[in-house]
Amino acid sequence: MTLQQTLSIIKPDATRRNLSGKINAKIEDAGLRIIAQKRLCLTKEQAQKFYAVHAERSFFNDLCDYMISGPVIAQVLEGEDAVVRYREIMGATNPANAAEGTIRKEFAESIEANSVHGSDSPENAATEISFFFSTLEIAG
Ligand code: IDP
Ligand code: MG
Repeated sequence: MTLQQTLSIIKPDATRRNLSGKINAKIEDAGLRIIAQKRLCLTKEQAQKFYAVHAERSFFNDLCDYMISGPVIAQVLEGEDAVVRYREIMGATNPANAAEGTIRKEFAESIEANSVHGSDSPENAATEISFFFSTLEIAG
């Protein structure tokens, strides 16, 4: 077991429906700590940069437009095996395939508007955390 940090984003479909408290409760009930958090509106350029790994995918432009359709809440989560653990709490990308009790099963509207983002590896977590936060803003 390793203490890790991961980057979470509560996406615009969830902030629009006022679900940040319910999502945070799921995160905390699962034993992860929210050690940094801020609400912001991404620019199109920032969304394109954050999701650059998906630039060649057919859904890339729609995804970036969706991510700027309202405020997001960026968070740093900390806990044992936080990267994999948060992916479990989030559930599958497509809510139709998400397990019972997961955030996406309960709250996601569609495969695109799926309420949350979570880093997929410790390396990407470090890059994504530094995209949103300086070390001064993270209080473990
Ligand atoms: P993940 O968020 O579960 O890691 P990724 O494959 O990294 O899933 O995709 C990033 C985001 O792109 C998803 O969370 C979702 O918002 C969107 N997305 C993924 N696949 C599709 C698709 O087939 N159609 C529309 N949007 C998609
Ligand atoms: Mg991903």
